[in-house]
Amino acid sequence: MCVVLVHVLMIMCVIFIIGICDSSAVSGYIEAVRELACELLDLVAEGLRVPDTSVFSRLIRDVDSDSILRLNHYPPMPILCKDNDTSSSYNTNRVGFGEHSDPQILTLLRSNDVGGLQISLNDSVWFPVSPDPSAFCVNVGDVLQAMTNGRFLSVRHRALTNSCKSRMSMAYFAAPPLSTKITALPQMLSAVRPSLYRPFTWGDYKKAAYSLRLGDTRLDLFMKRGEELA
Ligand SMILES: O=C(O)CCC(=O)C(=O)O
Repeated sequence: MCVVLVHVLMIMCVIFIIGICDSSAVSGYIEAVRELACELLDLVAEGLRVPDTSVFSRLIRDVDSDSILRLNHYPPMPILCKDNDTSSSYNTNRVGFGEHSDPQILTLLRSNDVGGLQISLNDSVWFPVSPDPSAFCVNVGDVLQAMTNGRFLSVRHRALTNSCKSRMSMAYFAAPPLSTKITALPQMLSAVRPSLYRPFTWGDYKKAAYSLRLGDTRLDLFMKRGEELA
């Protein structure tokens, strides 16, 4: 079941879509975007040579799927410059949504034409993602990383505010039912690549995620260490 969530995070302000939009338009959007997520996940399974290509999408089509739609609004935040000082940290755009990876399976993110989204491929370098209102940005989530035993990696990202314009984004987070046990698919395991994570349910994972800070690497909590890897 999909729900619309409201999050209030730092300077980010979120509008509640149900109150201002036709709810059938929202349901229609959710249905369409869920179908797209399922098609992409079937292609991922095919690419990984997993015989049951609906192994991921089945979880999202499940009536108890915990998928959600979130709308984000980042009001413009004028850049603060000290007199005659353009080099200091005052002269950087502010973070509207702090760095994190998405915990679910897959995220389909759309935005207006105002940039701000950045991804990080290692600890320190941020790459901007060009805004394109006619395209989706697709993020791998932590659950897909666990199910593929690290073949697909969840991406760390954040969103900066713009100094003059509002950024709006809309993210569909495709998730399994709470009771789903998350383990690596057998095809992702071998003698040289045993399972990297202990099994967990999506419900366990959500609970763990809420006990940590946004930017913490939650999958680390379930990572096998030492003898567990044997
Ligand atoms: O607004 C964005 O581009 C990022 C949103 C995001 O990361 C999220 O909603 O989890």
